[in-house]
Amino acid sequence: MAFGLSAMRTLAAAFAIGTAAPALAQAPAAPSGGPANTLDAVKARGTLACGVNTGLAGFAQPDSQGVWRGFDVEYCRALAAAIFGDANKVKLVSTTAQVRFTALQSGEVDVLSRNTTWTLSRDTSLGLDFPAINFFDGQGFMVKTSLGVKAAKELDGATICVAPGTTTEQNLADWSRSAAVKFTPVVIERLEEIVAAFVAGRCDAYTTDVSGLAATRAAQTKPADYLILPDVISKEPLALGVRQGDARFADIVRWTHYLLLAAEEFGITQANVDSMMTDPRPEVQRIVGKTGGLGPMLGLADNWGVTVLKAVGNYGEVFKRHLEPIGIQRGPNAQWNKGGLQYAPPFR
Ligand SMILES: N[C@@H](CCC(=O)N[C@@H](CS)C(=O)NCC(=O)O)C(=O)O
Repeated sequence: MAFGLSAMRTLAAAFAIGTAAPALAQAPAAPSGGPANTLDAVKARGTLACGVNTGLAGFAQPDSQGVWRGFDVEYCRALAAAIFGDANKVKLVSTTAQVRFTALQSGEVDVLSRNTTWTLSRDTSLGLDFPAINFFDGQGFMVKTSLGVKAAKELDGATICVAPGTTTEQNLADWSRSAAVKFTPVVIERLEEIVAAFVAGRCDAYTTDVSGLAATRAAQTKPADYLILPDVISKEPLALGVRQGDARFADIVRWTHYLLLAAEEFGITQANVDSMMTDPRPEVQRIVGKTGGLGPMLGLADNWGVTVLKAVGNYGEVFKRHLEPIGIQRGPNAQWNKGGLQYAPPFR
């Protein structure tokens, strides 16, 4: 058997799979200490509290000056720009997978912008809403290249590092059953510690969203020492999350994502947004707030689109700035008219 595991360990793995409580069962079943009207509460407070992860290259991580940057951070900044006209009026709150939903339910954060998969149970019994999928992902595995493993099937008997309170943990159990691959989970909450355990060889493989694997691989001194296996075992529609029952705030989050998408579709960029004020295309005029009065329909300023785009740029620019450098391609996150799934409904 691979990895020299004893039959006992394999048995332990089977036991763990068979009896592991679904991660969501540990989270509180209902909302919420959060305010009923998030927009008013955010305005009164003067900052948006945005839940990000604890540090994932490309998505949310402090730079050498200690300034948090990344794809997820740009969404926090975009929302602050939409609400306040100022992208800096945002407080980033680090959340592990395990605590993120409680942080949102309790009102500690107003929105989650951190690799969170939209699932039916989270959408219903956890009292959350997922206004927009800003990154289509799937779950994968990473191993050390030196292990010689080339496909997930070969992980039979392996130890696999995984974070608790994640779809990752649940998918791993599902996959293990359906693919008849046994494994021993090594469950660690903090990302930094999971990665340290994996690098130190405490587990043979690390499983999470492929974007997270790419981010972690890129952050290693020798990325070539790590291999992301070709298998993708799930759909992980990573979405912005808000509390259920506040449709107005959900609309702001949803349409801020669509603004970034529509701007890309119509060629509006961080650099050219001012000159787009004179673009004759009617939808562009509505996006930049010259006509249509769309901003006020959201409870925002007429020029919210311009403010947001000046602060962060369009979806393609955000992607290029933060995700291309760590080797993530557009793939399913390409625009709908370029073979992808990202599609903004009409700005009218
Ligand atoms: N998309 C999955 C997994 C998301 C997730 O949070 N994964 C962990 C595993 S590495 C993570 O990124 N944690 C970040 C952190 O703790 O900072 C989910 O929504 O459950």
